[in-house]
Amino acid sequence: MNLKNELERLCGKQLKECSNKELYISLLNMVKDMAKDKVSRKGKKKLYYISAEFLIGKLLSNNLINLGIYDEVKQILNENGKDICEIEEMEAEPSLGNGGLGRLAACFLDSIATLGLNGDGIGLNYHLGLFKQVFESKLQKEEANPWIEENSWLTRTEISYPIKFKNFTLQSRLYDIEVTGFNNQTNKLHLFDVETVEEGIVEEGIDFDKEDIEKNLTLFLYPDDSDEEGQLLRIYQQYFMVSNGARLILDECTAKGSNLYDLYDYAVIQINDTHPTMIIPELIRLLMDEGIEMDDAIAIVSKTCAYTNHTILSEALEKWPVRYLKKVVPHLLPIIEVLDNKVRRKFTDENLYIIDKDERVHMAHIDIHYGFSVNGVAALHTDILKDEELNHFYKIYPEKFNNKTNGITFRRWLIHCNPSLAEYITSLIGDGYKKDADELEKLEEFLKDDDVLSKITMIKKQNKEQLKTYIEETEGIVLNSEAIFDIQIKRLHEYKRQQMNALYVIHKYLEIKRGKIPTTPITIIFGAKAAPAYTIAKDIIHLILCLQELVNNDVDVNKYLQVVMVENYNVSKAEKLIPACDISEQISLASKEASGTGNMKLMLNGAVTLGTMDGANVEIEQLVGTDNIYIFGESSEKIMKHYKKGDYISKKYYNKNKSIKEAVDFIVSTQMIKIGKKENLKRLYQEILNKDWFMTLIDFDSYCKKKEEAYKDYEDKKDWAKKMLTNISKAGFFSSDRTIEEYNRDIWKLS
Ligand code: Z15
Repeated sequence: MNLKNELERLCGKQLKECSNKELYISLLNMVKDMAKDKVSRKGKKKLYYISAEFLIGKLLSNNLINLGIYDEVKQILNENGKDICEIEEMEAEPSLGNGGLGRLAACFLDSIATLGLNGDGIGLNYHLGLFKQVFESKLQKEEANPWIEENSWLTRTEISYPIKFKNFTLQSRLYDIEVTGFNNQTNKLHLFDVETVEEGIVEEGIDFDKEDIEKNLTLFLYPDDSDEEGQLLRIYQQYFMVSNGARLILDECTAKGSNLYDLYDYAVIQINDTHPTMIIPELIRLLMDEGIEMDDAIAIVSKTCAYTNHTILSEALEKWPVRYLKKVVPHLLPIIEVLDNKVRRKFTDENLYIIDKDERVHMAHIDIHYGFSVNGVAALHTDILKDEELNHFYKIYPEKFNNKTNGITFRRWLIHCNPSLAEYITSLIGDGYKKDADELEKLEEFLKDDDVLSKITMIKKQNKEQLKTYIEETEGIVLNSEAIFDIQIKRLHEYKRQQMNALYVIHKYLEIKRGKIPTTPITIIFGAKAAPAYTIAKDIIHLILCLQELVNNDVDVNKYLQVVMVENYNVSKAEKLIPACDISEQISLASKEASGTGNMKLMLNGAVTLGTMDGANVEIEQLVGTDNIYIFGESSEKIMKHYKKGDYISKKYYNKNKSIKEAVDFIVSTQMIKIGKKENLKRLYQEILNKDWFMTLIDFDSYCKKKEEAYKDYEDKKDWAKKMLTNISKAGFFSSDRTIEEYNRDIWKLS
């Protein structure tokens, strides 16, 4: 196909005459047509990856790369005076996920298609993505984040089901997004929607009428779940997703010849966290409607469903009150009760029950009893599940437990976001690594090659310059590109300990004020959204924004230290920040971060990790060796012991260590109160001093020391470049292609 002619045909005029928006729309339509012409995988057995979130991010470049036409399109545009990067800016980001779990689902779809596996995604078509974050008076405000325009990646299908809730029935509509594999086939992301949703009901910020389910069901991704209405809406969403998904699966399987007794030969369902767990009772219900005996239905479904656990944080493990389920989906309760009774008849241990004594349904317990596989998302995480959190279950079902260490797609997180590094790697080792990520190890050959080392240092420098330009344009802050770029980007949560990094900023600020000048200037960059109802998380954002103002405006300090919190951190911002990072902050409290995936993206782009022995950091350390990573802090075993004994007292650390006390006290100093809001700063100060549930102070001292060590090592440019290159060369293990191959080998078993 002649791409230039095709584009001009779609535009209806010469490329030179088109606006960027017109070009974007024409490219979108061209890509959709090309994707439709690609083969979709046929085959008896199909994987259904069901997830409440698919954080796909912008799709134009991703699709152009996967279709193998990115370079050609870029050149054609160039010849006509157009810049592909400016055209990319025309696309609204579909932020259909919160963070790691949603982005993982998107990376998995890319790898499933690339590996030629027969597998689709099933989820919801939220009209508004995760809220847009704006800073006002150094506080986070949330705004609606629409992404669907007249021309979008969605294709309306003829598929529609009546979904029954207690008091009404909603007719669904399926929309599909083509998932292009890299130079390969396409699969589908199926997103269910309701046609009666009204975007007009959104009021101030992101408030809306939570009662009117017909108008709000797919309006938002995860509504605020801190109040009763919010929780109920989430159950509505979940049931809507799984009921549609279950029907689609049964329809596709029967069309291929299944008699439903052999469902598991036609379908395998991967349940992404407990959000889609109701698909188990729903499938049982639908099979019974087809005349299958209950015990048979339960056995069939149990051989079809597999569950992935993404967290051990108890507050994130879903437990729905029976009375909520009764309000929304009363027809599922008799089934859930039977499932619980079977457990009770077999086991005496109350920890294994599905419905607890407080009449709450433990969703994960349904998955574990009535699924055939349970996996964690990093080696340490799976070990903790087996030995601690789910030990009761591991004892009775050892054969169900397995680990699948997370991964990331290199097409987006290297080839797309860091083209200069990708090109350089290709010039050194060829482009086999794009499909076989282990080939990156060939880079080790160049560890002693001074030209290569200085070239990757140069590429990093150019990426930092680009980020500098971008931050100046978007945030109005002029970064010092000679500085170390020390970056922490992830959702805001106390267990991730952005507050520890902020305390370090205070510590450094005070040191510089006293005349202790760092040899290399330091730029500390944050990006994070806080859940709208998570007060302390929002206070931490406030603290960081106050520090940003204090530090950047202090002429004694700002030559040596800068602080930036980028607004509205999302996938598109991640793509700009990651290639420019020198030090990757992965400082969660050991045992709390199931895996992390940002750690992998940053490593792949030549950042060196400063982190705790948590999640996949443990595996990074094993791969790169202790010389190429900065590890600090208490071990997960020690931390878990503290929790068991309840013997962590933050004040002890505060009283024992002068620089801890000084940094914590500074939060409520007169200087800070002048810049910020007393109420918020006070509350955060009290929290750290009296609760500190995620033990910031236990690791603060060792964190500071390690960070200084890393900063010191950075001064030796050549040695640092070796660390960068080692990290890149060992990142192959974290390709989501490897993860998906393991899922398929051990769980899905597709041909
Ligand atoms: C989420 O993003 C994660 C876990 C959850 O339970 C929920 Cl509700 C959302 C994250 C983990 O925190 C992170 O460590 C992991 O890398 C990611 O899922 C993907 O497995």
